[in-house]
This record gives sequence, C-alpha cells and structure tokens, in this order.
Amino acid sequence: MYWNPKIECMPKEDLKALQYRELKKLVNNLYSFNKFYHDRMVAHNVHPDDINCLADISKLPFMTKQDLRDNYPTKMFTVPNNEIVRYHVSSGTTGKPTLVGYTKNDLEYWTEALARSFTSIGIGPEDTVQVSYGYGLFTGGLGAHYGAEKVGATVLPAGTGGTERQIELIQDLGVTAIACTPSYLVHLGDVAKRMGVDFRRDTKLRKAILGAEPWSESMRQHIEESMGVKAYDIYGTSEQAGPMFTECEERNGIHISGDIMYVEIIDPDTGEVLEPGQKGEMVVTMLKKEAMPMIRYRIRDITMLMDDECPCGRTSPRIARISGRTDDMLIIRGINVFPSQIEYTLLQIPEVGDQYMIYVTREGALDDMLIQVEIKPEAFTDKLEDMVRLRARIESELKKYLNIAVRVELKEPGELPRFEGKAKRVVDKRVI
Ligand code: DLL
Repeated sequence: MYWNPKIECMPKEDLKALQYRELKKLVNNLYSFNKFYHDRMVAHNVHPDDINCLADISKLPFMTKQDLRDNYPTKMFTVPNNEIVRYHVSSGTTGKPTLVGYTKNDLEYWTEALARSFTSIGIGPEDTVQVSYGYGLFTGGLGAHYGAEKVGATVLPAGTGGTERQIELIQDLGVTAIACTPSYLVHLGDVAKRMGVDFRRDTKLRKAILGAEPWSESMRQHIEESMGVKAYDIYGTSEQAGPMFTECEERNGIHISGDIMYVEIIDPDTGEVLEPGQKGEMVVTMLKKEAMPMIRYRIRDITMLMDDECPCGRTSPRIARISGRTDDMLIIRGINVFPSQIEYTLLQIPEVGDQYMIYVTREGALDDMLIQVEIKPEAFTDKLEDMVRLRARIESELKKYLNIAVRVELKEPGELPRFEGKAKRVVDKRVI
C-alpha cells in the first residue's frame, strides 16, 4: 500500500529531474531574498547560475548546527513572523538550543512524509496508535501524532511517563501500534512483566515505531522476541522537521521522500561526496521547507545510501540504519568506538539484559572505559565464580569486536537507570 504512489514509485530519473528543479528554485530564491544564504554563497564564490545539474549541489557550502546557534532564535527564518505557525526547540547536549519554525506548508509536508511512512508499514484506519514520544518542544510527540491521524488511525497521545497507566491503556483501548524510543519500549516491557501483563497474550500491540536515538539490530531482535511486536525504525531530526521517514515492511533501509529531502553522504574529514554503499556523514537539503530552509546541512549522523531496488516497489532513495553520530564517536586510546557497536555486541550475549551504561574516564594519559551491564534475572546468581566467568566472557567479546580492552561491571536486574525519552547511556568524564 502506498500513500502517494506517483511520488513514491516515480522513475529514478524523473525524481532526479524534480529534485534539480526544486533545488534551482530554492537556490535562486535564497540568493535573491535572504541575507544569510546570499552572503554565504558570495563568500564561497558560487552563484545560482553555477547550479546546472543536481550534482552541482556540491559547489554549495555546508551549513552546520553552529549556523543555527549563531543565528538563534529567528535570524535564519526566511518568512515574516506572521507566517510562522509553530515552533519546536531541540535541547541538544551542548550549547544553545536550536529553534525550528514552521509555516503551514512546512507542517503539511512533514505530515505528508509521515503519512507515506506509516502507510508503508501498514498503519491505517484500523489501527490505534499510542504516541509515547514526548509532546511539547520535542518534535516526536506532535510529529507522530499528526502523521498517524493523517492516515486515519485513532491516536492515543500518551506522551512519556505514567508507564503503568500506559500499559493499562494499551490493554483497555486495544492499542495496535506504539511510537516511542526503543529504550522506553524496553522499560515498558519490564514494567509490564512486573504487572503480569504479557503483550502477546493480553494486548493487541503488534507494531512499534522506534527512533529518536541510535539502536541496534540486536536491540530489534530482543524487543521483537520479548514483546511479540514487529519493530520499525523511524528517523528524522528537528532541523528537517522532526520524525519523518521509516523503513517499509522489508525493513532493509529507511525510505526517504526524495521530493522533500535530498540526501548526500560525505567523508566527514574531507567533505568529499561519497557513492552509494560508502558510509559517511549525512548531509541534507530540504527541498520544500519555507520557514527555515536547509541547504547542505551537516546532520552528523553516519549512514550510507542504498541504491539496490527495494522489493516494496518504492523507488525513493534509502539510507541504512544510523550507526552513530560523528560527534558520538568515542576515541578510546586512539581507537574509534561507537556506542551502537557496544550495544550490538552486548545484546548478542544471551545472559545480558537490555540495560547498559558506558563510562569513560582518563587516568593520566590513559583512557579507561567501564561498561555496566544488567544481567537477565534468570542468568543472575549469587555464585561469585559464575559471575566472574560471565564478566570475563563479556569483556572478551567486547575486546574481539571493539579492538580495545574495556572493563565490565555486572549489575543486578533493575539496578541501572531507565529512560522515558532519549536514552543517555554514555558518560564521558574526560576533560579534553
Ligand atoms: O529525535 C526526531 C525524532 C523523533 C526522530 C521521534 C524519530 C522519532 P532531534 O531531537 O533533533 O529529533 O534528534 C535528532 O536523533 O540526528 C540522530 O542522531 C538521532 N536519531 C533520530 N532518529 C534516529 C534513529 C528527533 N532512528 C537526532 N536511529 C538525529 C538513530 C536517530 N538515531
């Protein structure tokens, strides 16, 4: 089932032509009417007339989060204030927050992208969707809410927190799909178990739309086995609008609405544009945005373009699951480590539960990584030698996969913090 087959299944060459037309219009407009983009293009010695095909986009300069911060709150906006109908604010981990403004059309395109995505995973009027992303300044709640309503689903705007109540509502209202962070769904699963609720037996919940934070294939497997739901990856950032794009039923890459967003993958060190199949940093150009356009915005997320045909019939570009962020990457004794690699390795070990924390410190010149790992209740024992053996096995698996020695500390079930919104599992205490 397609929401917008004309666009979603458009021949690739036609899509490229459409993207070029949109890009040309965008660049002309911004050059003529917006001081920020005009000055940027002049400083980089590039004129709209230099853009004569889609690949010419690489002549344009990159934008970064710093540009948004430097122009906080509204200096990047390209429409008069009375055309802005909504704000969202991304908290970010460092520095000033970033403010995103939306015109009426911006909200419509955001919702359109989500309607295509939800339809592609079979969500429609028969579904009751519990939206357990945060509502408010964060884009997750309202984004998923409007997308689900658009496809005719019944929406339960649960937001975060009140987990026991959320579980009761899933039962009472016959909720069929939940949209939340993967870490919140894991927490929900734990609480349900304590309440004696078995999702397979006691609920109609069959789909989970999970995103807003990195999560691994092993986490998907764990969630599906323990809860009996089919888990789909949903991706987006507040700078793009919010959550926007999901996998289809094939679950082999996230389909991007190419008429709305143009994706490039670059080498983060050189800025060179990479080919499909090559992993690098994602750079996006929002082709339709009005209030706060984005041209070649460096998202920092690491992925690759996939150009094989998707059996679902959509020709829209696909990106692979996000494997981390360039600024999430930890350099431990000179070796690059992504938290997602750690999660992937840990969750392959049958005794390991679904909660972990990563602490990085520096003693003198030497980095130290301590990983606290919760053990599954059935694997936890008072026998010290068994626990010591298990710890050594986990350390050895991590060493094999990460190429560095890390320390592991085993924790009892329920001991580590739980997260309702985005999980914060990495604490880097090094002063660099
Ligand atoms: O997290 C939007 C969103 C809400 C996406 C709900 C999906 C679901 P921001 O707060 O601006 O927006 O954070 C964006 O979160 O650059 C990624 O690093 C990360 N992220 C989002 N989705 C995924 C995902 C929302 N599916 C940042 N996999 C992005 C991995 C993700 N990382």
